[in-house]
Amino acid sequence: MKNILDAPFIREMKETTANMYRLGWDERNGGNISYLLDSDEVYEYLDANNVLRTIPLGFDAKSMAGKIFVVTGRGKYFKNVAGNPEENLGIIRITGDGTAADLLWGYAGGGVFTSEFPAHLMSHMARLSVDPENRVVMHTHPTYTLAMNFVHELDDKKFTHSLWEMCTECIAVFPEGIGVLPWMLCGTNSIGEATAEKMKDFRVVIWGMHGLYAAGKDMDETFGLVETVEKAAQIYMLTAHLPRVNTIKDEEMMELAEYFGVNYRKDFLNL
Ligand code: 2HA
Ligand code: ZN
Repeated sequence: MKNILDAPFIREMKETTANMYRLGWDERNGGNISYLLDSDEVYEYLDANNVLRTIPLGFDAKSMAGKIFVVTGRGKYFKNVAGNPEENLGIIRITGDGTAADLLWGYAGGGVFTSEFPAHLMSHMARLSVDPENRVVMHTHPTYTLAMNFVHELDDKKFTHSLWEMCTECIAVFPEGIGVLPWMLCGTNSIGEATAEKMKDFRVVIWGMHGLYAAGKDMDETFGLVETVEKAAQIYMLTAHLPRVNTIKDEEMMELAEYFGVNYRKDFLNL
């Protein structure tokens, strides 16, 4: 049996949480990540029959029965993951009836998965229904995106359009646009359901005045998506109070999207 601490998916979780922390997106216990793993790969490191504890989910995840995730822990700090992965991360397998999760490794000291796990699992279900290769869901509090929530209308089309205008590559990186939710109570099944509904159309969903959810096939794609949104929001916030002299025009965004051959939300442009 190989050493779990050498597993590539643990290294990715350590590197990603450390990067996000250093970017200032995940203060204190802010943010959480869930990563759907390949079961055969996990069993190179862990005994499938060695269940440490069983943790109730609080909602029905039957369609995810048997699936294995590595998930950040409740109340844990991204700052501390790299130094102590066994306490701050857990590897869990959804039980056969979809009502609980078997802990296979981690959450040392009696921890459990993030309080946002309902929103994560519901987002995984929604993304897998439109993209069977989706593996990663991340929640974070990127500074400029969050700042923009206070000065910009919280509307899918308008928010997407403002971001697309800020960086030439934006329409190519998130051609489907981004979904925007109003402020809602976090940690609940209802915010999970609202997020999952938007996740059928978008890989990025803003939680109004809180942060965002992002999904993707792997850690790089998902992280890159958040970085690009955040960069655009940063440009927006650096320029919002200044007279706009130049802008990327809707015709130019269309030209870009067609040149890159991406399937973009034409109705999010004003042509
Ligand atoms: O888990 O970010 O939304 C910490 C949070 C809650
Ligand atoms: Zn949060």
